[in-house]
Amino acid sequence: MEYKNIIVKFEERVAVITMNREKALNALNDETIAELQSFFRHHWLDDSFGCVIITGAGKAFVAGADISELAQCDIKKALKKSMLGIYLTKTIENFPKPVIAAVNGFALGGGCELAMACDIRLASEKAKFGQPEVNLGLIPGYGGTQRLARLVGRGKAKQLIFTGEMVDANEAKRIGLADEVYPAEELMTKAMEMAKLINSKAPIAVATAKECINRGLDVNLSAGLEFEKMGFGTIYGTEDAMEGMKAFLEKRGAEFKGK
Ligand code: DAK
Repeated sequence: MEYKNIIVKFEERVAVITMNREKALNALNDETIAELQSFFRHHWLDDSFGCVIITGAGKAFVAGADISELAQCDIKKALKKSMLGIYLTKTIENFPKPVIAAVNGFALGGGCELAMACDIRLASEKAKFGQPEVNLGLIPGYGGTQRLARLVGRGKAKQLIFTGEMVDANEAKRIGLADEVYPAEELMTKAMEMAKLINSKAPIAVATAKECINRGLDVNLSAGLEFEKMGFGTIYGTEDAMEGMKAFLEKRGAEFKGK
């Protein structure tokens, strides 16, 4: 698929996706959602890279769902549209490689929801997060009511969603919405460093850990521990696990092959 609204570059086994509708502050229109969906589906089995970074061109990460499209919806279309957004966020959440959001600026509404579907959120000092849908007479439609409450707790999620107020990067970190905050000019370097560090680990172990954490958060502790037990056992069937332990005992660096 040829992309019009995102730029995809592969650098040192990292796929960097730049949201690129700068004139509309990278707002998520249907076409952009389809392009992102296509990227993740197309590369589901692609082992030529180990990590994805999503960032935005200009002063926004993503300033929300495209309000000019939202304004055209009736109930039927709103439900279908919401399903497409939910489908995309679940696709990212379940993608078998880590996805890092490098939040460079506004991450509002659907943009905050996109960032929350990623595994790790790194923020520039210029980033601003929020769920301002109530200002439009709406509620979040791409998972915001669910993922925000899981990340920051129900009280803080309700405060942010009921008031529609934005928080800056440091406050986002304080409440658990952003994981790290960096000066704007360092954001992409830091994101690349993290992606490359993850890439140096055993990819099947990283993917299995991601799956265990995600599945476990949907169920009670006992069921989550069962996922972990099964994941732990499965990993023993990989060459990388044997190599990792052997390398330690032989006092050398491990050479992981993703097998
Ligand atoms: N959609 C469309 N265009 C947008 C946009 C958006 N979300 N955000 C900004 N733009 C456009 C502006 O209209 C403006 O276009 P021009 O006038 O130049 O043509 C251009 O981007 C630059 O924006 P500003 O001139 O406003 O820039 P400022 O720096 O002054 O302000 C801002 C930046 C981020 C504070 C401001 O642009 C703003 O408040 N933007 C809207 C933020 C927002 O409310 N975002 C949440 C959208 S609601 C659902 C599915 C999903 C959702 C809900 C329901 N269902 C299917 C049911 C999700 C909803 C949302 O995400």
